[in-house]
Amino acid sequence: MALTLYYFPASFFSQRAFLAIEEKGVSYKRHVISIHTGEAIEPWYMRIQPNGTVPALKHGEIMKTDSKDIIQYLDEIAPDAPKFCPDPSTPGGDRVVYLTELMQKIVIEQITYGSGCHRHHTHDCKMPKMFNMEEATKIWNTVDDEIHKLAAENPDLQEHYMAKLKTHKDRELTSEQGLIDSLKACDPIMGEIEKELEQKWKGKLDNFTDSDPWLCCDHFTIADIYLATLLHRLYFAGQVKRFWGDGKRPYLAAYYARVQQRKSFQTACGPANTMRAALMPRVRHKFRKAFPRLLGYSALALAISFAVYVQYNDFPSWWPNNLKIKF
Ligand SMILES: N[C@@H](CCC(=O)N[C@@H](CS)C(=O)NCC(=O)O)C(=O)O
Repeated sequence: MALTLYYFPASFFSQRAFLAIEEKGVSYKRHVISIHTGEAIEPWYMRIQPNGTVPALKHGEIMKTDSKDIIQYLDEIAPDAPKFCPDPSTPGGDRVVYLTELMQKIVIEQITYGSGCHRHHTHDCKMPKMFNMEEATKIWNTVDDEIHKLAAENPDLQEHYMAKLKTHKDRELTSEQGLIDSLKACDPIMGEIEKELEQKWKGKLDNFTDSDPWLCCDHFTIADIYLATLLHRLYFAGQVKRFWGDGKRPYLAAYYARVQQRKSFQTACGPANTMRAALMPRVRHKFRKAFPRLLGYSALALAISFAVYVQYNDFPSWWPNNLKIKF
């Protein structure tokens, strides 16, 4: 049965699912959803993913619509591979649960959007300059207007559209105080993870081999998926200096360097935050939406040019005689 991952390359939760599916080594298809141009709220997508968010995983008739569920589901369909979510009673399994829940507390959307909008709280922020308060508000307002329109046109999806609108209304992701609070709350969590790594790695900070353990177990677990994508997002948001730069947390720095060598990480997260990855889905989606209109205009322009041409010239030889009408 075909497996399809719906995702947006720069989306944090998509990167979790993308990294997990690459780690599992199962075969699957990728389908990029341009969340900033409203592709996630198109009726066809809302029918398979009623939250209108990415990521989503389709496996035949089965849909998984949340990154954590996707990661757990991958364990189910590839039972012979090392488990992302090992039994909590096994060595390290309890730490996987504890640290995953701990990282889940970080309000990453607030850190992402807040960092883009209040760059004086960042250092070497990698987010495109075009991503600022004005642009974010413009995008959200456009998407919200579209939700109202689509809800009226698709009564069967009304309930989901209204729920989506509410989640948008409730978010205050560009607030400066929200960013400050979220960064503050993130700090002790990073401190705990640093300690965990220190206990595991006991002074080892480089030259890792496959036999060296990861965050909780000998193999890569959901805790590593969460940590790898979290560090990558903090790097992107210009928060490295705050959390592990200048020798502040050497184990976190070593972990980030190590995970960047991993092939799955390079595929799922490497190009994800480039300008190209952010813009291409937008261009493709806008073009696809405008395509029927463009086709109509082109056909009209062609017909008018042809009509003008035949007024002053002969019809081409292949033109049917009974259609040789001049005005
Ligand atoms: N709990 C969900 C969160 C998914 C989520 O919020 N995705 C964001 C992108 S990172 C999204 O699709 N945002 C578009 C929107 O909310 O309109 C998960 O873990 O998959």
